[in-house]
Amino acid sequence: MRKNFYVTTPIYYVNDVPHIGHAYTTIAADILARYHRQLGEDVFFLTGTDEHGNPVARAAERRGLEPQQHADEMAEKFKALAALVDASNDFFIRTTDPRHVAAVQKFMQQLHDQGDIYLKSYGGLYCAACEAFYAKKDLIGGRCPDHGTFAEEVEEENYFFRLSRYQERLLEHYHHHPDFVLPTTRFNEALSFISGGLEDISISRAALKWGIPIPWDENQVVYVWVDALLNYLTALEFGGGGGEGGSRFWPADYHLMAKDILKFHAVIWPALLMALGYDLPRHLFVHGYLLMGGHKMSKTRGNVLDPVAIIDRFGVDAFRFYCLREVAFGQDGIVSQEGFESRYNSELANDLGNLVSRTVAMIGRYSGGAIPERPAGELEGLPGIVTAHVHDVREAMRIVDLTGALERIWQIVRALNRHVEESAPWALAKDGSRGGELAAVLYNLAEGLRICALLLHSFMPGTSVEILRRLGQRTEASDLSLEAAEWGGLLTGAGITDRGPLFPRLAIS
Ligand code: ME8
Repeated sequence: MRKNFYVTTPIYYVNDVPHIGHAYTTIAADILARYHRQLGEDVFFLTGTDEHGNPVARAAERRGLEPQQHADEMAEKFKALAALVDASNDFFIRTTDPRHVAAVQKFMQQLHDQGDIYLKSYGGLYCAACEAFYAKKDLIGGRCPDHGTFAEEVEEENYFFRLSRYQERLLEHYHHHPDFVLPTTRFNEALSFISGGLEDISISRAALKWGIPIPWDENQVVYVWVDALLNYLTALEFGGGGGEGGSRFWPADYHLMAKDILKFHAVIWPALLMALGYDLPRHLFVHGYLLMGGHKMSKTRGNVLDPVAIIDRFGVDAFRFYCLREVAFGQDGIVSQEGFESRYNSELANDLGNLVSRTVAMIGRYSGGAIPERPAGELEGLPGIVTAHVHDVREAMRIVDLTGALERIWQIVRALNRHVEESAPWALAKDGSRGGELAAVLYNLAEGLRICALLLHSFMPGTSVEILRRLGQRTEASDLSLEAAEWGGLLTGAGITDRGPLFPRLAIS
């Protein structure tokens, strides 16, 4: 039976336009989705938009629009961003979808009926941008640590979820699943939060209209975070992920996110799932922030880098590559225009682009444009090196070390370039007695490059297919499987094509 693999991004708020931070998580999730398809697994990749709540209502008001109209427009922009970064998501969920609304109400009713919800009068300091209450000690001079805006004193009657009930079960789960939250620093953070004691949380809002009505009390709407978290389940029911009840894709393999929303996913979400009787997701993977000039980019701060402009200039694969290559996946890191340009030139134009150009050109010149037969002999030297790296790339991907996997792939690229220098095919070509050696070098280069292209496929899908085409290889989905990334699979005799530089060098001023 084929293994199922379910990966999600957070559903993004539609209170403002998408930025590179959203693109980043979507690209990372896409890489995992594509990689697991290459492993032959049945993949469901979900992304979408979080459309209820105060900040969205306010954003709509500022534009003089109804919230739904505003959400419709913004959701299109997030869909366009997913398409722009070449995301292969299987569904795009919007929380204003009536099917999601109905499913959330059903879950809320269940929690209510089984006694997990009660009514209580509540006052506290509330950050409207986070949609979360803060303890005074966690604010900085009365301001939200994340948004820098003042928290407001809010007092209302709310429905509460008995989160405290689930503390012990959560601790037990963490104890038995040390890889529930990755990387480990985030696991420890979540665990220490739970160990510190959990209080029941307010899961409805009375003053707010833009939300999903509480089914038994039309004067309240569902707290936007409960509405949002449930998307990971509701989307499976109507998004093609396996149908009503006990979907075949649940539990999720990976929920991807940045650390800003760790607590919601690491504490509230598993407790809700326990209450509703669902298994917990296998892993939360918490990546770092992309920073510009040392600040986390956020819509509220306004210091954003526009992925559209970068993709226009560098192409989508260069952008995907840069995001994962520049910033170690799981850590914070700075991205910049200069950083893009320098990596583009050194690693894409020079390392990879040149390797493709010279391999194809040499097969053209020295072998009449056809890939020579596989040389006799065993897997020492270059084949052995490549095979070892393939193993390491697979291992890195298994532990979601996306940056480490790319580094390994680049080690292959560099090894192949070195092989060109060391074996000097141009000199072999001058010596009629060394035709066999020359053919072996050309075969090895083409085969190494083919394997690189397969390993690169999840990161740079278009580039991967383009390299394979230039090598005259087949590029149906079934030809792109990871199983094919084994030394010796090269289609020989295949006609190569030279189509100019893959990544034209940029003149950097
Ligand atoms: O939090 N670097 O939506 P959101 C890296 N609707 N990733 C970044 C980033 C940055 N500078 N900025 C944003 C919400 N992200 C909720 C989620 S899920 C049930 C509800 C990414 O639009 C990162 O994945 O604020 C972060 O967690 C997410 O966008 C926050 O998106």
